[in-house]
Amino acid sequence: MYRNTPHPVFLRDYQPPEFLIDRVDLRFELDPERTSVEARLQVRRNPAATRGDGSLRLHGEQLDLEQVSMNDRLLTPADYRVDAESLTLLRVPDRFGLMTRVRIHPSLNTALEGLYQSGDMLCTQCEAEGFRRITYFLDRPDVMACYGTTLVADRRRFPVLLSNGNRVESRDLPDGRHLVRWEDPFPKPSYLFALIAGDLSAVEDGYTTASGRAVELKIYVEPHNLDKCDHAMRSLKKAMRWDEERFGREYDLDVFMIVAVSHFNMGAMENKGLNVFNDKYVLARPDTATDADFEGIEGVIAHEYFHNWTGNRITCRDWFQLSLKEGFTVYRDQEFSADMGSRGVKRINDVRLLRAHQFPEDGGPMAHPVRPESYIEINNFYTATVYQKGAEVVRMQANLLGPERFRQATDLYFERHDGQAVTTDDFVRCMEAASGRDLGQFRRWYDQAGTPELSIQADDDADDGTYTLTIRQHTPPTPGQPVKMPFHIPLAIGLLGPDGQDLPTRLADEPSATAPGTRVLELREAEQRFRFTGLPVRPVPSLLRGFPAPVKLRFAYSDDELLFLMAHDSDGFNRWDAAQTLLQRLLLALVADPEVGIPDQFFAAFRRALLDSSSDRALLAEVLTLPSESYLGDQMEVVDIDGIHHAHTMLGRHIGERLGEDLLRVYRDNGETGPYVFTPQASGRRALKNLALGYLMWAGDARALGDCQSQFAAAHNMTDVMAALRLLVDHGGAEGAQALDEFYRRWSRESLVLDKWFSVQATSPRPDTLARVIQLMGHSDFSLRNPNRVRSLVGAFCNANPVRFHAANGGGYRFLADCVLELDPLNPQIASRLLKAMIHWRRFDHDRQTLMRAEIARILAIEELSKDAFEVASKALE
Ligand code: 0A1
Ligand code: ZN
Repeated sequence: MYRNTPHPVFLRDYQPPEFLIDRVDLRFELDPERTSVEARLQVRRNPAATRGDGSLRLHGEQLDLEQVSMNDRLLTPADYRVDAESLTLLRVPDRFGLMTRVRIHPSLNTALEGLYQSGDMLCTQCEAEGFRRITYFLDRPDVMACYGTTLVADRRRFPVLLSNGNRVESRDLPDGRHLVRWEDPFPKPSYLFALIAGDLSAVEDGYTTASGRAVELKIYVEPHNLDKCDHAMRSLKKAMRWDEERFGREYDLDVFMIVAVSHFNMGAMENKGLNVFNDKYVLARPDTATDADFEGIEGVIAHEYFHNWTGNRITCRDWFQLSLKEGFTVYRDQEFSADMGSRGVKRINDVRLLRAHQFPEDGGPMAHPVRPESYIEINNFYTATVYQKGAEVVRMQANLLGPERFRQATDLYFERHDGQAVTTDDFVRCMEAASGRDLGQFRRWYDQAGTPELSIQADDDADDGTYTLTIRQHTPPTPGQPVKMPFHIPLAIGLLGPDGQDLPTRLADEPSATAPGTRVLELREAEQRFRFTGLPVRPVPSLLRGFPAPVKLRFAYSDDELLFLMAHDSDGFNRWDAAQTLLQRLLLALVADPEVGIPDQFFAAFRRALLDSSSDRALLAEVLTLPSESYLGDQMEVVDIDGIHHAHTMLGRHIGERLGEDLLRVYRDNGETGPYVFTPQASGRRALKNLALGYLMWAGDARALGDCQSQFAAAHNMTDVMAALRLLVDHGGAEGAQALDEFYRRWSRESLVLDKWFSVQATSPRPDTLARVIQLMGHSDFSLRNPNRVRSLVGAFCNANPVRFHAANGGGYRFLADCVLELDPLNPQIASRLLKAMIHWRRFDHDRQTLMRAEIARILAIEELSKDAFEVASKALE
């Protein structure tokens, strides 16, 4: 067992900082092996805090302390105490200057937190608590300071030296070194500090803000990637314009910089004026990146840019408030992407993501509220709940207020809290102040974990034209929260008449008629009843239109009603959802009884949708995609891994066989006609075409194999190449092996493309995949030190290949545990993320449970386990 069991931090223990730091001047003498960091802090006692024992404790980890002085007087070890996590100055005045000098070792930093080396460059990652690995500081977000940063380095090795804010000085020094000084005028928390040193080239552009200020835009990359920055730059300019128009937010510095690095634990980081990106979210050329990559880049560039206001100008008081910036910023980037592409398809994908990741999290051992109450390691809480559910909670408030009031509320938030570190409650207070609404009960969305289940029952009385919905809400218990109070839930619904038109939705106690269409019911109680009147016929209800709240719906639709909604609902989201529910039903019936017949009317509906040329192809592709195997598993009492895989394959094959001619026509009609463009229409065509090809390959259609090979050989865009490669690899045989070899030969020097080569093999359902993955771990291009590579092989296998990862012999689990144990000492964040693939072990059959539990226990038995992995493993077994 862990020798010193790490202690949790609790929200209820929050205390304002006893000291504040108004200004920091940093001087770095950069060297990968040995960097010197000199920090000069202007410290003063916080008048708003209670007095402690007169000492000041600064955070600091893995720092070699060389010197400390106070008000220019050198201190001796008798004046302070140093331990592995802090430097404590024993007696300090109310206001003073403090200087510390430390040494750090970027080249040894494999955790990628603090200052580290990525290839030939040096870069930083300080969120959440990485700044303490750079210098001694009050490394907490409610201490906001102005930063001046001086960077000194060898000019040849590190010609580009960047930090936050504006560049105010640059000059050569003797011995081939140079110096650059940066000044950031906006006070910020330490987690937003960044520096970059490297031999980088920049793509440059400019932007004029709504009020007429000129901003330089620069994207820094390694020189060979200069031709892959156009899309990122276009996305950035669009995001800047959109934020002005939609939220009235302008950029505030003279320069906005993005740097692409190849070793990065997460997607990207919003450091003030100097966003550091995982290069996966910057670099794209039609022949190297798929439509999904293009979309990801547009979304992440916008997300980080939007943080400049939601996160940087207004930041979090403490890390329990993480969703204050993340939930709101995800909501903003979702809305941006909806405006740039197809709103309907965007909503479908966001909900798909929420259901695939957040719902299971909410139902598992790591369930936590959007505003958690405690954590052992904050890095474990950059979760789907904080990000995606947090965005849904903002979305519900936006919908409850309506667009105008919501804009007034966000204007108020920006005005009231600019320059402050605040809480999610401060955010809700602005919503209330601008709208006059009471969101008291609504606040439960922030502090109760778990996904509410809505059971709805319909009763009609044909004689008097009424129709009654009885709605019960129930939220299952989650760890530490056995009993839940009812949530305030906005429920958008419509009622459809027999011709598919929306009927009026007038409630029994309402004096006048309401227009036909969607209306929002507000649920507040455990059980509520809504009686609609004046209905000429019994309607088909369209419930949860547009997915108005992160809840699960139970309603006993007949298959005919689902087919009807799929064809007629005026709400595009619900047309998709009806199709998915139908497919899910069919698949689960096949799991229960593989001999069960697939009704003809299913194929007829599928065919009608497939050939509906008036419909948006991107939306069609979503409608006709089978629910994923993991999602199907989430719907079962006990996940039947093999049964689901078999049912999935069987239904896919039947569709391919029964609708072969139609699928082939759709495939051929939607081929590429010109050079690649990234538009919703063009990517929709590609999605539909490749979906059709997939069904044909499932059916073993001989013509499709040829089409696959030609598409692989001829396509100039990575979307089509990858779609074909995936199908060829899953098909196996000489065709699969040959395609993989060819792909490798062509792309082995493009790291991000090579990641695709690894993951396409890791996610293949072929029986020998685990053996192949283990073999690939020894490939000369594989490295545990590059998170993207680890995710593309190990992460892809464990999270996106259920049938092979959950093999009954436990080989997948052993493999994952071995990887976690090898990775944990190098990079705890990545290790603990991988480990999460096993925490839902209780959802499986007895034998698999035993196997997974044993592997988690094997990890937990390691004495030197990181806090990160310890928290996940111990909570998984609780
Ligand atoms: N704030 C970033 C995400 C991020 C979080 C932690 C990191 O390192 C531990 C890095 C990035 C975002 O939301 O984009
Ligand atoms: Zn973010």
